[in-house]
Amino acid sequence: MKLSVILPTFNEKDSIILLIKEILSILDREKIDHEIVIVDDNSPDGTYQEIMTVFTGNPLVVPILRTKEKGLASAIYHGISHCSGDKVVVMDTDFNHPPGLIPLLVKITDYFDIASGSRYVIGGGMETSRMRYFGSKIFNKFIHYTLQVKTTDNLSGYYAFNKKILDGVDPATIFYGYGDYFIRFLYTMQKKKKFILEVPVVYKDRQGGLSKTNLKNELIRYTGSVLKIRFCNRKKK
Ligand SMILES: Nc1nc2c(ncn2[C@@H]2O[C@H](COP(=O)(O)OP(=O)(O)O)[C@@H](O)[C@H]2O)c(=O)[nH]1
Ligand SMILES: [Mg+2]
Repeated sequence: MKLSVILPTFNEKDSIILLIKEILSILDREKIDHEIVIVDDNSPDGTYQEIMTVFTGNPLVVPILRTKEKGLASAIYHGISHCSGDKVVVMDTDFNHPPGLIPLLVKITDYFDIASGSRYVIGGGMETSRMRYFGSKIFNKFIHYTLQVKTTDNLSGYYAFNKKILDGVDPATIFYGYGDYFIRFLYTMQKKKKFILEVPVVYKDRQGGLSKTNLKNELIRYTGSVLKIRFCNRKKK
């Protein structure tokens, strides 16, 4: 078994080096064969250059620089399609998603197709913003009732999965846009009857840098995405 950790970055110079070092040390300690694939969209703050300065020559760290394309979801898929692991973890690079959970998520994928972090199962939560915690909770209820999905956190974006579950899936139907790609990912996998276990995760404070999420824009975009799945995709099998 080999694990690929996919880290999408945009202006994450403040946290990325520490995060990579922490993930390397956790996976080394747990004796999990691994690589870390970073997909940077030419961050103006020099995230990619910083990674090259510290990790050039380290075969476990694979930085990818995209100069022609930009966007969270396509960056994640770019990483997935360029990685060599048979298991994959995707996470934020600002410490919102605590890296200490990676070994548990990976272990669970021995038994489930997907281990998905959730703020809304018992033990989960968000230390960052109460407004975002409850706003996201209400939006997840909307997703639940509109799409009839069982998952409680369709906006988490911290998950592990067996790469083979993407066989036969057209990535263009999922990996576009921003965090709404994860709604499409979980919806598609539930339609395909994949085994998903939600694992409690407590979001931590961002370590430096700024959030790229514009709440008003994303609310509009995510609502459109949910309605598109509900009224356009459902007829297709
Ligand atoms: N490659 C790439 N990464 C992105 C882009 N937008 C956001 N990210 C990364 O996606 C993750 C989530 O963004 P973040 O700002 O933490 O959003 P928040 O957690 O909702 O506040 C972070 O690791 C960002 O660096 C993008 O356009 N391209
Ligand atoms: Mg974040």
